[in-house]
Amino acid sequence: MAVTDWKKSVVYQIYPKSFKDTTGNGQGDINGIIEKLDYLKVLGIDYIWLTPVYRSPMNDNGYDISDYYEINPDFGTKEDFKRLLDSAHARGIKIMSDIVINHTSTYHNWFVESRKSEDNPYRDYYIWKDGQDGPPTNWESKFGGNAWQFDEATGQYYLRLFDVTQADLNWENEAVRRDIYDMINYWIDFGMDGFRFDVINLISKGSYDNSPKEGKEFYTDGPKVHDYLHEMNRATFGDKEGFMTVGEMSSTTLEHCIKYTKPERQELSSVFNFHHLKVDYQDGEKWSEMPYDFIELKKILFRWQTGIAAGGGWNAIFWCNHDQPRVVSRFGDDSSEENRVLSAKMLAITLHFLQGTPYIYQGEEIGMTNLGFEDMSQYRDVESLNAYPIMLEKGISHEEAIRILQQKSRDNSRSPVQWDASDNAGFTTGTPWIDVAHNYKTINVERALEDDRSIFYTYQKLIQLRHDLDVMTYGSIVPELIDHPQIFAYRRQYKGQEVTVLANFSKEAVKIPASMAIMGETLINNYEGVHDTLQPYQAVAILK
Ligand code: TEU
Repeated sequence: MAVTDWKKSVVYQIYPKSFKDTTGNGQGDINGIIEKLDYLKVLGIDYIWLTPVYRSPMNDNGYDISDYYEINPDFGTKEDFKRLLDSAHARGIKIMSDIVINHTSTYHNWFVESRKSEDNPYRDYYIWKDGQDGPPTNWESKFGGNAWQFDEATGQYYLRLFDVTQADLNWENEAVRRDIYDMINYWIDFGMDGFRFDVINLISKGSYDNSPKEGKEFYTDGPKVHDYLHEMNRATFGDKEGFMTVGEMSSTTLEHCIKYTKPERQELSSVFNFHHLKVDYQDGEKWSEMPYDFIELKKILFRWQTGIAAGGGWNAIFWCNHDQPRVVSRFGDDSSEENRVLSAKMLAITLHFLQGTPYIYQGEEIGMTNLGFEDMSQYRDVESLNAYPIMLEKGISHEEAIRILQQKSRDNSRSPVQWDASDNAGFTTGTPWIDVAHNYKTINVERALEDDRSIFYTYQKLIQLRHDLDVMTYGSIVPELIDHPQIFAYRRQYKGQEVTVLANFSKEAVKIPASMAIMGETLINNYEGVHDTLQPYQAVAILK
């Protein structure tokens, strides 16, 4: 049964290129998603977040859109897309589509026009500046290199915070905003139930000056971002009952996220932030080899949990997405089959009782792991391919660079979903666009469904609990044992009900501190019972 309040929804993220191929071309497609809707129905999710399927040269796997109104033929047709929506709706599943409007592909017609001449009507759709003995400023692209790209035709530079083929749109230009709102309304009329907005807090650029760092301070949560989001809300989805939106917020602050999501401000329904996923960055540097800091992980999550709640905002909660390594390899333990299963369940239980909208990334529900690619020829992601030579330039050895990529590359989460033990994990009859993980014979959906103690059924149970128990959605959150080196603990409270969650993130048994003595009904437990000790990777939730 469909949930009535969007706040009770659980979202499942699909990265279509790696989900299920039905044509044999080695890439997933829309029909592959339709084929697996019954599987998602069994899991019990409410929404699918579909990463971009629009026309694109695919330099950044669809985050470089060349036509917002067309479907990439590799994924299918508009009719397929309509059928996907109808088939999902028939099963009570809603779809939120990805909207990438900080930038377009340089193959988008707006940019093709814009680059022609300084007086082209589309010139101001993008951000063009003169150089000064080189690029206009020292800002860095998030994918490496200077963020300004020189263009021969007019001798000016355009801004691109991501790939050279992803040019930043000029939101100062009212015509750009109007065209974007029209496009959003087109997809609303098409039948969409929600949107995920890509790097939406970068759309308002402040001044264009040199920066002591990489330039973030000039465009992160920029001066007009709230005005633009409010304007967009009013011009598009704002009055649609139950419509769910989530903004991806790069390097944002708590204060801004409260503003983005406070209902009376009419901007967005919820936000992703990534601070808790930087706890394995050495001094803020992603391309480093470092074990994660557990206490820091808790502190950051709790700060956002309590802060967003106090401010009247709404969080999206997640361990993984298509830009992150696999969580069981990152905060869990994939060194043995037993530990993989236990720790994947522990991570699921820890996350799903938190406050906010939970997201599950494809394959997480069966505990898919990092890939361990040893050869550069196996990597596909533009960010990883750019990062490798930059690491070597910095003096990092080839061996170390590979180890870092094995830990951090976005490709870790982009390998094909492991459906069964047949060739290519049942993903394709052709040659997959990226290698399938070597462990697909043990880790796959078919096996998970056959085993009632699998990770899959832990996720299914957690989703069911969220639908049934109001305290999981509306309860306040009380962090516990913040400085404990092994246990992640908190309570949720609502209308006289209290849920206590205790999770042991270590591979040793740990005594439960007296302050946390628990009594009540066990809602979920990845072991048989619980007494005064948590077993390795044990997680429990108790209702009182
Ligand atoms: O990601 C934006 C973003 O800042 C990241 O999470 C990024 O992948 C990370 O900083 C790299 O270290 C979004 C999309 O999710 C991502 O897939 C796109 O590549 C990016 O925007 C550009 O559209």
